Amino acid sequence: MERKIELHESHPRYLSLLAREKLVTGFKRGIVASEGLIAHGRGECFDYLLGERTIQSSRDAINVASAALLLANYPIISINGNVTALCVDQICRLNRSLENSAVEINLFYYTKEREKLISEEFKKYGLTRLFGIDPNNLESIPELESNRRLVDRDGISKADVVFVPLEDGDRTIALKRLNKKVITVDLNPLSRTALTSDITIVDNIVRVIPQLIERVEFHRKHSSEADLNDLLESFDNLDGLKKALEVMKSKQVPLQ
Ligand code: PTJ
Repeated sequence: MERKIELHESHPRYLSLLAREKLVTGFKRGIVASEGLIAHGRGECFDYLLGERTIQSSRDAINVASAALLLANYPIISINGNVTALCVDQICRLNRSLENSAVEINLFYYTKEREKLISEEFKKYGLTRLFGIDPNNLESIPELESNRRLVDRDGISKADVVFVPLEDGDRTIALKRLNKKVITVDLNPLSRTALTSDITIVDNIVRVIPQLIERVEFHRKHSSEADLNDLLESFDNLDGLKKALEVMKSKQVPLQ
């Protein structure tokens, strides 16, 4: 029997429950892999320790990420099942506001069926061109064995900056070896992806993308190329990861 629960905005963890609902619905529709639910649970644990909010070091990383995306010649946004279920609309908005970017699908738990459902979902939100789905246009990243070894010749292969939220460590390392500047969103500051990327945003993707769009729009209007380069040059990714860990470690048991 179909279960129906009502979520009330007054619930203290409303947004977290909403994200769960989106993932479970995405799973039932075939968009999210079953393993995607487990990955989300791991993320939730770190998010709980962050206080389910954007901390200052992550706000700084979002700001720098917007600069890197604006400076890029050809930025690619790489998407998977979880990202689709949680924020397909926002990813399409980000892509529109960047103007010179494109979106590419890369599934870790690849099936043709999921690829089709995800690509239809993006089309519903107005995306006309999705890379990564034409088998004739795919090429292998050397030394990478997983399903994510394939990249699109006209997408990631040509990109100078790749935005890979919720990414697997091996692929991030492989993208770095291809000399791509890698931006990620990962709630786990200790993951290999977090440690390897050039810019790691330790925050929940549902909070990140709207802030990233806001920053892109702000800098496009108010910042020069030199301002953006200064932002990039002064950024220290490991320092941001350490600060996120400090916030997580400082969580206290509330005293009665
Ligand atoms: O759709 P597919 O087949 O491409 O699979 C997607 C998943 C996410 C299942 C796959 O890429 C995977 O297994 O990823 P990992 O290696 O578990 O890494 C996901 C990382 O994202 C983990 O470090 C999680 O803590 C983190 N994470 C999970 N949910 C969120 C998150 N980070 C930010 N926001 C979230 N909502």
